[in-house]
Amino acid sequence: MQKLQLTLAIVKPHAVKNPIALSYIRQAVKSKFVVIKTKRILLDEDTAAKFYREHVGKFFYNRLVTFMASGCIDLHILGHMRAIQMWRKMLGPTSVYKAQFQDPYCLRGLFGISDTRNVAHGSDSPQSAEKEIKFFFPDFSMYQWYNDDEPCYR
Ligand code: RTP
Ligand code: MG
Repeated sequence: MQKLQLTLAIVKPHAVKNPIALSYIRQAVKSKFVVIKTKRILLDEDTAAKFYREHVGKFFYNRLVTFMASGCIDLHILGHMRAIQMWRKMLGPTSVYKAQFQDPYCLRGLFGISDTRNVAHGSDSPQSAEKEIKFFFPDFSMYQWYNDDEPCYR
């Protein structure tokens, strides 16, 4: 029985505020993934700091935390056989300059404004996906998602 891989996508505040970006991202997500859970939240800075704690000490950490707490974000748990790789491919490179240069039709190439305001986050490994999903959806069970049955939504 093969598991449906899950990832956490976070649409960043500037993209949530931009109706064209938001509608494009929602369509892109719906066309490629099983959208298992979605919620919109406003992070406080302490929670944002905790979520990004692996980046403590990096030059962009403070501005990233401040930005992520500056407006609502959309959280999506996405399912696909290769959800992690697929979502990160759709996002494109972290750097918006690189994204626009290498793949102008990736989400960061299309709607990114800076390396901080680069549209969305995507988990980078199955371990991070599990940790990040639990961080925002503590009651969510990761282990009910298989591809030989209809996924059971709850
Ligand atoms: P993400 O975690 O958001 O999916 O992005 P990523 O894996 O491509 O990049 P990561 O290194 O994990 O960085 C997390 C977020 O920090 C901001 N960042 N800014 N040079 C910079 O100014 C810089 N480098 C990283 C980005 O907003 C990135 O999404
Ligand atoms: Mg990352």
